[in-house]
Amino acid sequence: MQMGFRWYGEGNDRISLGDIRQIPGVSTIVWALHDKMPGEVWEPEEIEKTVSQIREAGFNADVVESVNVHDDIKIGLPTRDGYIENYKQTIRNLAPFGVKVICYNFMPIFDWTRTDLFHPVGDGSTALYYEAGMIQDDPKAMADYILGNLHGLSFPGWEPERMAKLDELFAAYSDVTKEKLWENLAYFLEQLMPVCRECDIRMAIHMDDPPWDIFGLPRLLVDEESISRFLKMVDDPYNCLTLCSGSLNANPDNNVADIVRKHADRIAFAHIRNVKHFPNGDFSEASHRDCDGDTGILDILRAYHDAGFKGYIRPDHGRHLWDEKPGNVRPGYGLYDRALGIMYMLGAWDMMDKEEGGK
Ligand SMILES: [Mn+2]
Repeated sequence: MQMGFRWYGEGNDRISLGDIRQIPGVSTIVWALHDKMPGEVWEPEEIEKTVSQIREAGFNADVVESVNVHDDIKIGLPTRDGYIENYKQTIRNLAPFGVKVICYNFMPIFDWTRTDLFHPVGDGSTALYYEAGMIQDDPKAMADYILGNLHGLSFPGWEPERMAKLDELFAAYSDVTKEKLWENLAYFLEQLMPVCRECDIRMAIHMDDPPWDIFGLPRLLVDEESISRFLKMVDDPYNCLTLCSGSLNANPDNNVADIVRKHADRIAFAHIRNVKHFPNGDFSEASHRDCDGDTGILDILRAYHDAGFKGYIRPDHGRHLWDEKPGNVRPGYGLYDRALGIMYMLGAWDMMDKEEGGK
């Protein structure tokens, strides 16, 4: 296992590589070129600039999160082939820099969805929160509500400029049924696989968050059954998962540890996050400590350890602690709680190593 930490890049993240260096056990920076639009080729000189910063700070740059997929590929428009060629070129351009895993998602229109970015946890900290009753049929009403709870920050997928184009986007996706979206995903991956083999880079799809349809838009990677379908659909060792424990466990019926045990060989990248459920269907993100949520963090870590997991793990979102407030922290991506999460996970992992060595 290699422990990673997501970093948004020089000038785009208040957390420096030097800060991350002080967290014990981190080997991998999970990075991206955040100013690239979906569909654009990542040029070698742009990649080189970020990767050399990461390496100079003593880390590897093995995991990219994300190379975003252009809407035309998800919708299945004739123009998709050009964007797929660009995607292949980006894979080829990343390979010489040692990149091993590309995380991406295939969610139509909206990325992850929450209703409050700074919801009080009860101990003075705040966390991302999903109020089930607020996710209505009308995405515009929803967008207004979310924009009112952003505390002046931007939120991926909910940018005001994007909201203005919502009608257009919904119209473009109107014929994309769930089956059609599966077909478009298979088409995309089948074209990429030969390049992935040639470059030794694994494509690792992120789970849909939350794992159910919203606003009539289909979502694919939602449970064990759909994950199995996905892996069989393009049955290639380079077609892998970013198994996000928090996304999956937003549905309490999903047993993430069982999924790890079943599919460990196809998990390239693990996001570890804890979720606390409330009886009315709301959920809050929680600390990584097992008993602070319902996701079964220790069982999940045990499942990875038992499988001899050699992939990458990162703490997913964290709470906002101490001086982290709206305006000085990227929601879910503060320094402190993710660092605490790493220490919790490494504590459990080291203990399992020690027990195993003592056998
Ligand atoms: Mn995740």
